[in-house]
Amino acid sequence: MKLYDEKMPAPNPRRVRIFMAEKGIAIPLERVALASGEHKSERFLKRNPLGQIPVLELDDGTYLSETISICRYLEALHPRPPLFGSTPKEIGVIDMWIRRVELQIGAPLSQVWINTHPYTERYCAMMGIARYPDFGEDNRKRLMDRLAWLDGEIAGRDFIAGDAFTMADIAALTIVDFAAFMTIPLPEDCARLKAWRERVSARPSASA
Ligand SMILES: N[C@@H](CCC(=O)N[C@@H](CS)C(=O)NCC(=O)O)C(=O)O
Repeated sequence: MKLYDEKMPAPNPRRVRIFMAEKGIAIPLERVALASGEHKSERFLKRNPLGQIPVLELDDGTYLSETISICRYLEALHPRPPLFGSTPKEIGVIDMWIRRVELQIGAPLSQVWINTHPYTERYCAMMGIARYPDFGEDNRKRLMDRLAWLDGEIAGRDFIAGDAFTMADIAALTIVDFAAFMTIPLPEDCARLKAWRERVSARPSASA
């Protein structure tokens, strides 16, 4: 097995590395340099026609992409500790939170990134991607609104989906850290989210 990877601050490959660290799994990593467009090369598009990382290459030559799908595959191979839940209720609740984190927090952040961040101006020009700064700014407001909502939702619990650390925490941490890299801090009054971030960042896996 091999994981096509990129260093910090790329959030999606980091999710798989954190997941692997939590499970104690070691898989060889091969760096794909995003800045030079290596992920859009003919060679890499054979591994993932969407030209995105992470990609997990299985021993039979299958290529698996999509972060959550890669982690689900690894969870099936290495069930302990469970990061997607064990009981039907846990599995449903954790899946709900993974989707909420990705769709409500991750999606607006990526629109801010693509449409407003100085770094992506050059990248989008290179890739022929149109940018809409007003749309990006609207998404910044939506992002702040959703972070405030999440702060209220986690009242009374230590982790995003309940009392245990799960894949939902990994998804949320990588998004919040990427936002910080973009100089978008957590809103000042989101004390619960700040405490949660400190809690999950203190885990050894967070440095993966
Ligand atoms: N839905 C994908 C998103 C992967 C993704 O957007 N990866 C970024 C790096 S963190 C990437 O490859 N971006 C380049 C692009 O989208 O062209 C997943 O969950 O793995």
